[in-house]
Amino acid sequence: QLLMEPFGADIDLAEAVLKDYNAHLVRKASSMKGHYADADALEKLIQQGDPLHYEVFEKAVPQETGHLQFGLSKLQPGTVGEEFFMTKGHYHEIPEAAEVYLCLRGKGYMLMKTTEGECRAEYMERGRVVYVPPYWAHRSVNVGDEPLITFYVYPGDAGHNYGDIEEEGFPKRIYKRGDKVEIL
Ligand code: PAN
Ligand code: ZN
Repeated sequence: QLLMEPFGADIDLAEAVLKDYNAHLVRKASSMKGHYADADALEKLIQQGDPLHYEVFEKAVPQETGHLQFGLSKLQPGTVGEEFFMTKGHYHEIPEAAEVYLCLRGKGYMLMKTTEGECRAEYMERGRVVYVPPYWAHRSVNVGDEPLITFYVYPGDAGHNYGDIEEEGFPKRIYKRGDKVEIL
């Protein structure tokens, strides 16, 4: 078989920064159309300069069976209307591909749903690990006032399936009500 060269990488754990990443995904507010309950509030945010929403930093590996993709996801704090900033969310194209998230910084929830309509919200803060089992779509939500940064690992060939999420969203949304967090 073709051998890949082993490698190491450094994460500044205090800052939650992956050094020397070679793949970088950026999503701005304008990538989030259809995802928030208050579409007008999102439109306003886009008009006001289309701010950065979230980023993914990776040490790229082949997207193939046997490999493991890993990297950092960094979600900015804020709200659209009263709804906390979140990622689009996805199923894996290979639906039985699970994923592990380790929260390094910030406070938030991993929202998970199934095609059968089950929905769970798992709290995340520094040091907490969330296991996303096979078949669960997953979306991060930042309920804090600093970036929510997580380290993730998932099978190399898993792929992303945004499926019904843009049309149907998740059964639960997370709102900021004064200084309270409400999961509805
Ligand atoms: C993560 C996510 C990342 C961005 O790497 O891809 O947080 O979220 P969206 O893909 O939903 O925009 C992951 O879960 N990979 O499988
Ligand atoms: Zn995933």
